[in-house]
Amino acid sequence: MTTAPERTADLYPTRGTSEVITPRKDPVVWSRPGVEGPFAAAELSDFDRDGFFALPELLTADEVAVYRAELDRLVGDPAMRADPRSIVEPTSQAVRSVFEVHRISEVFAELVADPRVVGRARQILGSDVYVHQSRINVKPGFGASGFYWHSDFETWHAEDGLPHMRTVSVSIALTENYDTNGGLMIMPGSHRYFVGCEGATPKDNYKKSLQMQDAGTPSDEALTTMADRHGIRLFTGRAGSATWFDCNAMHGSGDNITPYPRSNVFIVFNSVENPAVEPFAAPVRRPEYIGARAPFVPVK
Ligand code: 6CS
Ligand code: FE
Repeated sequence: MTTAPERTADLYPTRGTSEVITPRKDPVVWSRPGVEGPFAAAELSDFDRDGFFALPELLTADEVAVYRAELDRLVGDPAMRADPRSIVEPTSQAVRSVFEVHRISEVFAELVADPRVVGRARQILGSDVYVHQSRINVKPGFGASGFYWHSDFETWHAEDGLPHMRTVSVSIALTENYDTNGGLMIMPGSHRYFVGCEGATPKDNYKKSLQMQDAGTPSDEALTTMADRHGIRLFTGRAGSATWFDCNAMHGSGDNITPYPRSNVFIVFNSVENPAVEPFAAPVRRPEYIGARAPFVPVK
């Protein structure tokens, strides 16, 4: 096991004896104004303000077909199903997610390195980037469960040891995201507040949290305060659309009881200047297929 870089001061205490909401201490967009790349300046300032940016068409229909076929291949592969990187639905036992697809699949490795994807991550993070986590989420119809409200950074700080909010996610739709089949919901502007949650992280928490998160979820009071202050935006879009969102945006998604799957590929880029150190609030590290560690390879 490689030794992690020295742990820095904990800017975002969480999973202690009480819940506390504090202002964000890090920038949202780390690059200098006018930085070149696929995002226009106005789009970057929208991202800075809201904590997200929705692209109606990142991929063409032909490209979606390629990635959808690769998702179906991975999900249908019995060897993958037995792999620890596959997470199944608690009730139906259908495959819910497959992690580390950027390393398992050359097709998804290409998507990660696509300039339309990695170029936007570099613009937001202001540096070279590497993949902290990637996953495909199947979210099949007829009852796939959603993800309760949470900040991804709260988990990536507490359990994976990311010191700063210098991490960005992109969710790329591989099926139609209707307003009925369990779409992503984000509270606009919530990324500017950190909710330090109450309650210690159980050992091997990830074995449960990736099916149903418990540790690191805010209280009803905190969520009501955030929702009253920021509102809630539901993201819909065609297959090929993409939502970029800040690591600390408060988000979640509902169950999918329609016949229509809500499948996506989810890629998390972290700045090479923000490498994982020891977990800030967990007894052990999570496996590297969930939270990558140095020595990592920056995306070319
Ligand atoms: O724990 C994690 O890293 C994952 N959990 C959720 C609910 N969203 C972010 C991430 O994929
Ligand atoms: Fe999440």
